[in-house]
Amino acid sequence: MRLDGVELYRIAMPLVSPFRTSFGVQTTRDVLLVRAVTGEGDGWGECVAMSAPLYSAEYVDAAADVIIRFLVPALAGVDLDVTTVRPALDRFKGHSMAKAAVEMAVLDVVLRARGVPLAAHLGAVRTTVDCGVSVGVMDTVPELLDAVGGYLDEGYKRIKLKIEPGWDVEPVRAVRERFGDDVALQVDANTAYTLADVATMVALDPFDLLLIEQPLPEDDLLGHAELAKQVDTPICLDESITSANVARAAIELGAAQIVNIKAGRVGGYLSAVEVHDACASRGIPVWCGGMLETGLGRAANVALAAMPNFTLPGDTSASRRYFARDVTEPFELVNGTLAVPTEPGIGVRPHPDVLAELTEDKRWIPG
Ligand code: OSB
Ligand code: MG
Repeated sequence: MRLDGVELYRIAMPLVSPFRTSFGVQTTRDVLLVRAVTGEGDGWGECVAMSAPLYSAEYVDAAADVIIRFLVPALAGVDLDVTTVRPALDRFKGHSMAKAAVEMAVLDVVLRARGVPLAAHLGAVRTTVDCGVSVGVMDTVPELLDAVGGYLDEGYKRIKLKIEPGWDVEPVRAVRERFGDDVALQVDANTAYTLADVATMVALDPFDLLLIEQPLPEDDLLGHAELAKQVDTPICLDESITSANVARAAIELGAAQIVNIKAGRVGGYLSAVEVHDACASRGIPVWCGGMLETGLGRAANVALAAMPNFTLPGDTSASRRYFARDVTEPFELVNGTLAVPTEPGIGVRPHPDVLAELTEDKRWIPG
């Protein structure tokens, strides 16, 4: 199968409520979609980079640029298959989210042509996945309690609170006091702390959190290992884990007792499987992170999360947690779970009318 070309879509998806993290506030998801076109059909990929390089060094304009200049040309002449796409893209350093988007589009078209669902290709063992929800930093504790209460009513199986210095122990205490000790609860700092804040991390121990996600800067594996010795709550890494090699190092160093896997951060769904396997063989549980994906990326994330070592609920929330209208059929929560798509490829397609309405820019890149 040969690539005729790629259609790049830049879409703007208004969020149902602002999403605040330690690195900034988002009110609209600025998304780059990749449509890989071949003589045997087309496939869709979603780039999870954000507008600005605040989560990692990548950002949407840069991802589009590297796709146009390097990644699409690298696939010219390649006989597209599940084994050929990664080697062709991996010649280039970095740009994991751009590579992941292109790889996802190619996997979708190749697997669809063969009639194989992505979940089956990745090694899924479940038909539904347990879902959690990531709750942003709020202006006040009552607002937070309202939001958490709403999500618990919807059936989410675990709550993740975004934290930052000044918004950590008190919101956690308030959620525990209001909703009790049975709620599966965890926190995500997105690198907002240093080892000087160890007392704050220790102060979270009495609340029986599942994990503390990425408290320290992404390059500080030794710092996380040191912190892990001082706190009882397991340390989970997100930003730090950029490949299976880094996952192995982090685990061996004692920097990660749990790993958040995001395909975009590690260069694609095939690399995500390697991270999953590296963790599984070392007895480290994983869960599927999220980057406020549309239904396209969500479909692929849910397929990934159906693998055996995804034993904790992921940030794979329902479409309505993010968007009033998704580009695909909305993913809906049923008993705190999302169904793993069963159709070939990623198993979902954008709705053409919705896509057209949301599209701000569209560009054809010949293969
Ligand atoms: O750190 O997990 C994160 C969203 C954007 C960037 C980074 C993160 C997040 C989330 C939301 O926590 C996850 C989601 O619901 O998609
Ligand atoms: Mg995170």
